[in-house]
Amino acid sequence: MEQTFIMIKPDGVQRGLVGEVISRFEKKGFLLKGLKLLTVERAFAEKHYADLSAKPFFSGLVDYIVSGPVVAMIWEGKGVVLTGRKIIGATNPLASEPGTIRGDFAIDIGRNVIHGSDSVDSATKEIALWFSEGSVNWQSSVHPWVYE
Ligand code: RTP
Repeated sequence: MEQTFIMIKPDGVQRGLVGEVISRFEKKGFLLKGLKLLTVERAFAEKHYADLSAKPFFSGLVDYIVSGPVVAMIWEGKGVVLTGRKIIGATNPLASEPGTIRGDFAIDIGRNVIHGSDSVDSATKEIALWFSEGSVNWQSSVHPWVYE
């Protein structure tokens, strides 16, 4: 089954949005397969955002990600990468639709609460980076009530 990497950024943790984010993914029917609260080092944040290293906002982005604890998660389910991005909303919160996490809870692009993998390939790489220990092996008993 498809998996994605979701991270609640330091602003989301500071603002008490952890429960809200988890609730939205849970209520959709996705399955939580990994969860931890941690503060990352600069080099780790730079590795996570390596694709953006040439962007002018890169060092500010790294400052932001290392500024406090983040919640790292693995979520699993059919189509979870793309649907996860829809639940999160557009990168710039002023362009995110109401009803999405960024549309409902954020204003500035540099304080947009949450990260989600943008492809299955990125998800595989990000899960390997953040969860070298692997995901938790369990299945929800409601599986037949979510999937036909
Ligand atoms: P993310 O990786 O965090 O899920 O965000 P994304 O795919 O929607 O957007 P991406 O282009 O990968 O950018 C990563 C994060 O960098 C910050 N950003 N700042 N100041 C700016 O113009 C700017 N552009 C992007 C945002 O925090 C964005 O989520």
